Amino acid sequence: MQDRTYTAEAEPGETVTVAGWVHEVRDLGGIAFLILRDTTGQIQVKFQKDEMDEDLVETGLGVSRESVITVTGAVEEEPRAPTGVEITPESVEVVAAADPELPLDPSGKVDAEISTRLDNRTLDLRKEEVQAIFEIRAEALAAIRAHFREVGCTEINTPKIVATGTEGGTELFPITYFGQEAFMNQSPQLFKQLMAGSSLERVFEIGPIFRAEEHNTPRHLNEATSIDFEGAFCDHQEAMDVVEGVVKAAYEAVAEECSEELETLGLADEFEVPEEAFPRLSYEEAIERINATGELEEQLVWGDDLPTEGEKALGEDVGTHYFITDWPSEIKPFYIMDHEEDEQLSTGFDLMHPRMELVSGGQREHRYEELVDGFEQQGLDPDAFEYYTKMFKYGMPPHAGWGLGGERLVMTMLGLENIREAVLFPRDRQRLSP
Ligand code: AMO
Repeated sequence: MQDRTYTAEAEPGETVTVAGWVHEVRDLGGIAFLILRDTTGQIQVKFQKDEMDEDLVETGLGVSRESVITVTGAVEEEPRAPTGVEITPESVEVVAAADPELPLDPSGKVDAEISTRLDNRTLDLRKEEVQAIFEIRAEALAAIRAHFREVGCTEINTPKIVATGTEGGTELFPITYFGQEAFMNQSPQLFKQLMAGSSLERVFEIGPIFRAEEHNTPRHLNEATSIDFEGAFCDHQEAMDVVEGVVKAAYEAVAEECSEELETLGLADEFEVPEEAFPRLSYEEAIERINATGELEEQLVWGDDLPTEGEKALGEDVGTHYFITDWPSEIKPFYIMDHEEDEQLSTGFDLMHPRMELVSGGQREHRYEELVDGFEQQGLDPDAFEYYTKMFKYGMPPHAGWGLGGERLVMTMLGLENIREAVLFPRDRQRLSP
């Protein structure tokens, strides 16, 4: 619509045409108000019944909630109106009438179960708090892209249909690819490494990853958005610097650009941009600190993976984002490089938010012989990965990288209880549609 004015831009003294949804109609007898909502906010439309054309009043007040309408009229200042202005309509057009039986209430007065909300995401995103989450998500992703460009990275897109998995054999979704077995990719891991060895050198990707995990938890999805980095001539320390920069850039952009959305979510006062350097704890220190909290029934010993309660106890103890470095080699994937001075110790790291893990990464094994040995030690057939390993024969520089869960970033940034709040159409054990 060429001559359409957004509600937030309607200025007193102008005659405008606004378009949007009927949020609410309040009929007070002689006077009635229709609240029209669009992507920028809401505006009040005033119907002074005895001073207006009957048909106009009937159309404006007879329309069902959530119908799409356009209203043309003069904008006037009105301090009592929710936004300080109101429109006196000259015409109202019903563009798309809504069924009066709505599956959920976009005005938010009646709460709906998460499953009802996800089944009716279009209506759900008409609620300003839900819209705010996705505006913030978009801002964070835009800031992350811009930050990657500032630090010399090239955006890549790698295949999501692959012949083999990388993150452990049990978590793959098999598909049929022209009569041949194939899988949905769990991670761009191998492809991003191959590009670190090309003259692109420093690459990033923001795209879907597919995990056939049995977990049905508030922080696992079966399709998630992974923000991946890989850099040639980087070690694990530099890779940690890059992810720290990316996370801080996302928080800064949200603080700067999304004050209204934060207000809508009730976070305006408590939202904090992390300023300090993220502490780097070794795995050994991490298990000592977890054991010292006394929160676990059984003490952790070297080689244990960190249980969720352990992560929680440590998160409360540290209180900020922090890294766990120098993991035991045996619990990190084959592509992670070990420390030269101690083969039991890997260069793998995780970035943690006090509530949960956000990132895994590390320096990669770039030496051909060691890489092939690593496949065998993890029970993987190196022949199945020949497309990957063979490139390590032709000049593969040392490189490092990481993967950051996009939904977990948004979830922890906004204190959301359920990861499904941070994705439009979640894929989980129960949900394949919409
Ligand atoms: P990892 O498997 O630890 O590492 O995944 C990296 C990050 O992605 C997010 N994530 C998920 N988020 C929601 N639901 C899931 N099922 C899920 N799985 C993963 C998490 C996690 O920290 N190739 C390595 C990364 C690398 O070394 O570069 C990898 O995929 O936030």
